[in-house]
Amino acid sequence: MAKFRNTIPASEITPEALYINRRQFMKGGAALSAAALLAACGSPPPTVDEEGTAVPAPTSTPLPDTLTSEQEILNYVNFYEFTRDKEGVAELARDLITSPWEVAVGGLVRNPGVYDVDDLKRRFDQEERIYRLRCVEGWSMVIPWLGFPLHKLLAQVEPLPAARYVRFETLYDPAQMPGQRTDWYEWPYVEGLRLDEAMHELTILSTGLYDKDLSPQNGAPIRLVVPWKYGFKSIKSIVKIDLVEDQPESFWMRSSPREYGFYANVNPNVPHPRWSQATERRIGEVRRRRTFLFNGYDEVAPLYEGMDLTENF
Ligand SMILES: Nc1nc2c(c(=O)[nH]1)N[C@H]1C(S)=C(S)[C@@H](COP(=O)(O)O)O[C@H]1N2
Ligand SMILES: [Mo]
Repeated sequence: MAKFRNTIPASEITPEALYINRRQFMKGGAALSAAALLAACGSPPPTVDEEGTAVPAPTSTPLPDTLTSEQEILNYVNFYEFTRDKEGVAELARDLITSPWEVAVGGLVRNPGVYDVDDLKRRFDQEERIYRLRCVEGWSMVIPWLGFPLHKLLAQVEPLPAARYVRFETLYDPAQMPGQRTDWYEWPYVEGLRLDEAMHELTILSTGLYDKDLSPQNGAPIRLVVPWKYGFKSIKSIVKIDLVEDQPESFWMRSSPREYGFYANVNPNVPHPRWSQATERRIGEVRRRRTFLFNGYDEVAPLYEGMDLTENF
């Protein structure tokens, strides 16, 4: 298995065992140090995160990245097909049938095809990619994904010149996905990328994390991961990929166009209408961190040269 650890140097990643010790240490000291910190700084007004919890002031300098524990990644989850709660998704999704699983790739391509996920895993090297994941709600993780670049699959189907966007669709199966039996949203979940974003080396289809196959709650058996965009772009449990001419309307754009745009690039300077995006809470940590443009993945900046990122949020 090829190891691909770009953008987060291995020297910045703390092994999980050390991480857990550090967390236990921080849990013990958290209450005291937060109070002491506020007192020492002359009680600056605490900010409030999306859950309404008061949080200490963010640190202003970049902090090293540490892998988020496997337990947190498996149990703090957004997967609205099952529930709008973050906890309990693992239990609700446990019996999702993820094998066999086919992904239909078509639309404006020379070679449309239906791909079995097990075949995809054999066909393309499974690489490890350690990426930050920044949710639009203001929390983040560092996840060791397994997967392969989406461009490898797109090369197989050969996009036609008219193809300008890629549209992705999640499984629609209300019998298995209780959230789809509600009419909160228009199912299925849909996402999209511009073709050059989809072709970027950082964009992967993931089939696993922490060296294991994906668990259902994390989008088994195959999901998109686009690390410089808000987490909702990283669509789970994909059954359909189409090359299209027009910009697809995504699930969140459809549900709340004022709040969620097509690009959804992580951007500390463009607040969500209901909260700031300047900082984030790394799951497992106490103090908030600064949020960086493109989630710190500066190499994607050329994709957006000359674009107004406030207008194209
Ligand atoms: N189909 C589908 N994909 C989805 C979601 C969802 O509800 N349904 N939630 C998104 C959101 S908001 C985030 S933050 C990430 C979370 O991925 P994780 O739970 O594996 O960390 O998945 C994204 N992909
Ligand atoms: Mo999210």
